[in-house]
Amino acid sequence: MYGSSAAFDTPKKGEEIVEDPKKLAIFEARIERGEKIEPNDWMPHEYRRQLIRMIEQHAHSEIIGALPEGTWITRAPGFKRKLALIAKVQDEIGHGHLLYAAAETLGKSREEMINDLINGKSKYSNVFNYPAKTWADVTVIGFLIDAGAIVNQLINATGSYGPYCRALERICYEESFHLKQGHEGFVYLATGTPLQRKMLQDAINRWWEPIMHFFGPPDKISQHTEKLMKWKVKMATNDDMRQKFFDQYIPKVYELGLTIPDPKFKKNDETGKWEYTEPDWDRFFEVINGNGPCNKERLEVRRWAEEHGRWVRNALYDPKYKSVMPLA
Ligand code: FAQ
Repeated sequence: MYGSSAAFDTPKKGEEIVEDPKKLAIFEARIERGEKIEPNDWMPHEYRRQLIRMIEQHAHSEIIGALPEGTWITRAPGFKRKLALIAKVQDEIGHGHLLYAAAETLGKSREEMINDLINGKSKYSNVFNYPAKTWADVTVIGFLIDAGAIVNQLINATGSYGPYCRALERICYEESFHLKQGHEGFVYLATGTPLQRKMLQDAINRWWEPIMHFFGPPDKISQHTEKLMKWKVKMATNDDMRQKFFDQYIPKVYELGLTIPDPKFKKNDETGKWEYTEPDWDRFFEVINGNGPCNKERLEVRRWAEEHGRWVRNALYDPKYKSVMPLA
């Protein structure tokens, strides 16, 4: 009972719909000119379907992404770090809501999206299926995962779908602040006692593979990149985003005397590209398909929240608008 139901005829995964060639040509010319597509504009079914898939997954990632860090609110070292972590987790939930609202403009209701999340039908980012074992894990999430998210979001904020781009712009403002907070915590541990440095290096070692996976499978096996780039939903390929992340953030790891747990990892000065050992992509697909270390636990928490928050939504439900009344 979150919002109105799908008003559009959205094709199922794999279903082919033949579009009107004239409308398609006008649409593609608009994209080519760099115009923004807005919710009431004509768009191909596949563009709508892909956007819903991607924005919905992003929204779920923010909501589930609050969980690994959320478990550390009560254990954050010191009052200031506790306050900052509470604020960050709260921002992430806010980002989830902004993104659900952007996806709703395409005709899928919030209720359907949440149902698909808790029933395991929709995906969310691989990285949030791992535990945050120590405070250093929270620090690695706050610096390197936020950095990865910003690389992706800053690029895609220049894409073609208006509501998604505007949501990304706003999210990036807040996430840039999270990144500063993450970097400060990272430097603090790296320049602290030998035990703190070791704790940080161990966390980097644990998170390296999930971070490599975070940008998606290599371009040669990515399913959606070509289509999404043609329609300017994705503005860079998975491999290009991974390289951009290395360029911007790996020097910051090295300058603190920390290492990357991959003996092959280095920048090739001739090609300008970073070389690395391919992470285990079978493990990536296992994790995103429900079999990572924490998938069951994460969805269980969301199911609990859904069930225990239902009375609040019922109390706020407005039958006239078929949605929950705004609180303000
Ligand atoms: N995790 O064909 P591609 C954050 C799936 S927000 C899970 O290459 P695409 C904030 C993909 O869905 C982080 N699944 O896919 C924060 C597809 O499966 P499907 C989230 C993944 O869409 C920070 C299949 O693999 N950001 O962190 C992943 O072209 C700190 C084939 O892949 C976004 O969602 C993955 N990493 O490119 C919060 C950004 N990668 O759907 C708390 C928006 C791929 O066919 C703390 N999304 N898959 O069953 C995107 O930019 C794109 O969707 C990619 C994947 C780049 C993630």
